[in-house]
Amino acid sequence: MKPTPISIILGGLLLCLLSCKTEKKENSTKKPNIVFIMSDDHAYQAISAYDDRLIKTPNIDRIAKEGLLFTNATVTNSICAPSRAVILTGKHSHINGKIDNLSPFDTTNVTFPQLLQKAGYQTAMFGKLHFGNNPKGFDEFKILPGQGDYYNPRFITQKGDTTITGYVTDITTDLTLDWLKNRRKADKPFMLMYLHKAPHRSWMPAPRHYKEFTNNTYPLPATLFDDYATRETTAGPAEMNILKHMLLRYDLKITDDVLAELNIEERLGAGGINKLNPEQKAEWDKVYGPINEAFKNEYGKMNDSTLMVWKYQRYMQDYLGTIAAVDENVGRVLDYLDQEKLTENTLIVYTSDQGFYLGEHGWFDKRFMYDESFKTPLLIKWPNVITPGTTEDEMVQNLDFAQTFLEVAGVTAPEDMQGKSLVPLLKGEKEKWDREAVYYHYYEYPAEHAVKRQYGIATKKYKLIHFYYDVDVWELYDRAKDPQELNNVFNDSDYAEIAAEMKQKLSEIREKYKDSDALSNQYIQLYKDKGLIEE
Ligand code: SGN
Ligand code: CA
Repeated sequence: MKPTPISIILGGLLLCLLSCKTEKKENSTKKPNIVFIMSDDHAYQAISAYDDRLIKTPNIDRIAKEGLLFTNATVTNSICAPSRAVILTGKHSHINGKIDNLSPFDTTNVTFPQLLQKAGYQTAMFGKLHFGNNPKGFDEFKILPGQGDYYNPRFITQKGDTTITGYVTDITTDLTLDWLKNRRKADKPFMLMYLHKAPHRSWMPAPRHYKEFTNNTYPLPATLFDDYATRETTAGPAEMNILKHMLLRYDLKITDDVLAELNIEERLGAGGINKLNPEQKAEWDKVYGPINEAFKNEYGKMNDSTLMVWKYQRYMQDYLGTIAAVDENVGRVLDYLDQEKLTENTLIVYTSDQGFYLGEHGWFDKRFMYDESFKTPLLIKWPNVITPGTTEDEMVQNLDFAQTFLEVAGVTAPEDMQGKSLVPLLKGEKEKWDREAVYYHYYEYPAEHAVKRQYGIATKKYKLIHFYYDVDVWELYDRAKDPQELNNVFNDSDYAEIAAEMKQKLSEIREKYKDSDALSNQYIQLYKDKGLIEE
């Protein structure tokens, strides 16, 4: 039968209708998935893609090998819950209100997961959030209460609490994979937040790792014996020195009987060890028992310097042991995404809520604007967009995630978000990126570790910090000449011009981000109201 003009037109219309429809369907399923992997206190010094002197992390490194490694990623406020609030809201702490770990997160803030959920993404969160309230914008969450426990952790879920026997890093991954396998909807793009508690204090590895890592010896950082010269009233009084403030029992697993025998009194108990069940405790003692025995015999012969080194080694053994489990488990998730052919259309991020001191300046913990805690690891993989194996030294921040993810999902970001989408950098379009400086503001003081309130600005070349409460001290670092930040040159006449320029830039950036002394004072008043600062 010969086709009539009418049947050709009708046929054509039908074809168009069909193809228009399929095109629409494909487009909606083609939105990229987002997997945001974050651990807690993971120093970039402990990721082999950055530095392989301490540990090999082949699985985390895979993300950089197949994607992009940021060498200049920083946080805006180096402490847990505030960093998470910045990530979710795309706003600095002074705007989103979550200035410290103590204040509750204001859930009237708009977060990027809420916007993605509205735009048709399926959303889920597993692991550590640390807000004291539940996240909004998630179809499913299973989160640790507060800091959470390393062993036999309790999780808060939408169906009530559940306690799961085992090791937290493995369990967080099991929960994540269970969701991916059993509840992920194939017809929707997803955004998954997979958030490890490790390697947070008090650094308890899984048996398979403490058996191995407690035999290791690590190179000492160059600044382990920092005397805080030129930083006497800022770095000097911080209570996070490994020799003076790291605890033998709580942090380094020395037992009560050994401490009693050596006449050592300490403020904190054994922490997470009390959470071990009898079988776990028996395994633990097989390894930590002999360590205790050796310490008991050696302690009398130790001086400050040998005790510092002993503590540093014990710290590294346990801290890095917890990272070995993170790395293995990240591998499990990457493998699953590969197997299911999801990798191709998924953007994967690995980062930490901030950096951490691994003995630099003699320290553990974070909070300062000095590099090891100001910087944070950031590795991103996005097949077909990012050229595999690239590095990027532009200054990016945790402030930028929200707008990045919104752009990836094709959602317009709210005007009042303060970051910048990283998408141009992911695409290698550096010419579209112009950021000369980043801003920092830390508040939690007085508090544990005694790190004073400070705000500052960093350019690639210089860093200016103002410690404004309890002291009034300015510090300037020449980042190229003094990468270890041992020499505050603020009062050095050779740097007078640079100091003035940096001060000018700092006031401009404070204005841009809407921070001010008035706001700092309000946040000090908050501590007075709570009785944390005496009037
Ligand atoms: C706990 C730790 C501190 C740590 C804060 C904040 N003490 O209070 O060493 O600085 O968390 O960490 S501990 O005795 O409880 O281990 S954060 O990652 O949650 O910000
Ligand atoms: Ca943290």
